Amino acid sequence: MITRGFTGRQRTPDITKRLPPGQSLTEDFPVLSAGPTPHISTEDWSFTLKVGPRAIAKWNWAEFNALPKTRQTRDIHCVTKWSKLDTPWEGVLIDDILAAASLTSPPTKFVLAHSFDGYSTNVPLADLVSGKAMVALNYAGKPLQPDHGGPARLLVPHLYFWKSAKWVSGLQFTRKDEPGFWELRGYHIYGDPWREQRFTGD
Ligand SMILES: Nc1nc2c(c(=O)[nH]1)N[C@H]1C(S)=C(S)[C@@H](COP(=O)(O)O)O[C@H]1N2
Ligand SMILES: [Mo]
Repeated sequence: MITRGFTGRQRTPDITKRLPPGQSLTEDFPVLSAGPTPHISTEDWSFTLKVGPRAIAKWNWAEFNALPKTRQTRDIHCVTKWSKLDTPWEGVLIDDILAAASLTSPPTKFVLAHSFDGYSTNVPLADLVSGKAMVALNYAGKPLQPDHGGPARLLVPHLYFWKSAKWVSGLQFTRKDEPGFWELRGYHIYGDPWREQRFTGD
């Protein structure tokens, strides 16, 4: 009889539970971008909060870094079927960004995240607040590398990773749920990995 030993028996069920359907574990950190990596210096960087076309708050790099910072270790799931467990991030929670803008009551229920490379992705406001999402500035204790979205990226770990906009330049409240870059090209409007919402109609 073949025995798998203690570690195999203990680790497998735990890891299996953390893998959404159709996903496989990866130990490295793949880079996936629709275009070339833009290199944005922190001097040129800014983050803008908009309601429709109207900017209601804007921070430069120093101002943004003065906002409260939070550390979160999260599992991430890419629609191309890799998942990575326990990824360590540090950044500013969306809750703290909205509070800094004195936004006590949200203007709409939908948000489009915008990036310096022209990328965008839509996320319902409810999926960005209550500690669920942040603008990440650090990964594994170091400034976020350009390939992974540095200086700053959105992190929405409970949705497929295309929702975590790299090189994020701001958030825009929209009246309706407006599809972003990949959502216009066949990806699911919401993207819940646990319900395998990969493509439109899933
Ligand atoms: N601005 C921007 N953000 C982006 C993308 C992109 O092309 N541009 N690609 C998305 C996709 S499809 C994925 S899977 C993840 C990949 O992040 P990573 O390269 O850090 O693994 O970033 C997402 N965020
Ligand atoms: Mo992706």
